[in-house]
Amino acid sequence: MANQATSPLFQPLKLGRIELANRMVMAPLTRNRAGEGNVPGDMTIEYYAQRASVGLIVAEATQVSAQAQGYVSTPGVHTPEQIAGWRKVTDAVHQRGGRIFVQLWHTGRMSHTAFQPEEKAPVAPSAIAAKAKTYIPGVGYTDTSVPRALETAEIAGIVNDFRTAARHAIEAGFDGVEIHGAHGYLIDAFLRDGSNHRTDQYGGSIENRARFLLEVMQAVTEEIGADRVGIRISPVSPVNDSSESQPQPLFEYVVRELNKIKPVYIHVVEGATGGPRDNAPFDYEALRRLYDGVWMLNNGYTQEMAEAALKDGRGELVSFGRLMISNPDLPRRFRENAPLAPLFADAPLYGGVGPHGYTDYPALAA
Ligand code: 8OZ
Repeated sequence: MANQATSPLFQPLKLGRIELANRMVMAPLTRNRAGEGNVPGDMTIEYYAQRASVGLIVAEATQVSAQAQGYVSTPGVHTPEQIAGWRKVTDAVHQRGGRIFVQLWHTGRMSHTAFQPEEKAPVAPSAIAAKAKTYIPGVGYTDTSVPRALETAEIAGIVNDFRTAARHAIEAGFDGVEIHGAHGYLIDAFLRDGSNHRTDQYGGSIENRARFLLEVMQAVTEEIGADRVGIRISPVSPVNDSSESQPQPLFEYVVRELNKIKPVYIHVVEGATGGPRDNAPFDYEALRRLYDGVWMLNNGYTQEMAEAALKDGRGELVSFGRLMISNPDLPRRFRENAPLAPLFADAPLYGGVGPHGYTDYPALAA
C-alpha cells in the first residue's frame, strides 16, 4: 500500500468553498440514535467529533419534514430544536478541524403510518408498497405501509421542504448538504419504473421520472449555492425493493442534467448497497465521463481499492461506511498501515442505548 507521501488518499481537495484535508469521506450512516423530537443528542456530538479526521463527514440521513420520516429515531432538520442540536455537532467537528455535510432525505414509501403525522399513509410517486420492512418500537420489524400517490399539485411543496431544510442545515453550521437520491427513498422512487407508474409530467419517460430529482436539485442549489450541494445515487442497488428496467440510460440522463446544475459532487453507490459490487451490469465510467465535477465513490472500498481508483482517475473522493463506524481514526490507520477494528459483534448498528457500539470504538493510542 502507498505511504502517505505517495498515496492519493492523503492529497487535499478543494470542494466548493472548503478545503478537504484528504480524500476520505465518512459515508452517511443511519444509526437511529436521535433523542426526543428526533433531535441529535450529546452522544451524537461525540460520535461525529471522534471521526473529524476524514476529509469530509456526510452526517446521516436527516428528515426534511415530519412526513419524510420512515424509521425510528432518525434525526430531522425541520424544527428549531433539531437545528440547535445539529449546531452542537457541527461546532464540535469544526473545532477538531473537520468538515461536515448532512444528507437530506424524504423516505417516501419506505415508511409506515406509525411514523407519519396523524398516522396517515406515507407518500410516494404511485400507490405501490415497497416489499421492505422498517422497525417500529414495541412491534419489531414491520412491512412498510401502502403509500398514497402524491397529487401533482403537492409535489412543489415537497421540493420546497428540501429547499427549506437546506437553509436550515446551513443555519445549523453544516458546510453543505447531500441530497439523498438513492436507495428507493422518495427521489429514487420517482426515478425508477418499478415504483413510478405515474401518467402526469412526473412519470413515464426518463425525462419525466427525473423531473422531481432535478426540481429538488434546482431549488436546493438556488437556496444555498451549488458549491454546497452534493447528491447520492445508487444506479443498480436493489435495496428497499428498488427496480428499474433501464438504469444506464436513466442515470446517464440524470448525470447529464446534473452537469448543468453543477452540484459540488456526485456520490455513487456502486452495485448493491453493502453487498456485491457486480450484482448488475452498469458502466460507471461512462456515467463519470458525463460529469465535470467531483465524483465520490462508494461501496465496499478497501484502502487498496480506493488508492487504485483515485490513481486511475475513476473519482476524486471515496466514502467509507462500516469501516468508519469501528475505526473513528480511519485516516491514521490507513496512513500507518495499522490494523483495522471490526464491528463489535454484540452491539446493534441501528439504535441501542448508551455508548456501546456508538462512541466506544477506540482510536489508536497517541
Ligand atoms: C439502513 C437503515 C435505514 C436507513 C440508506 C438511510 O440506506 C439509509 C438507511 C440504511 O440510505
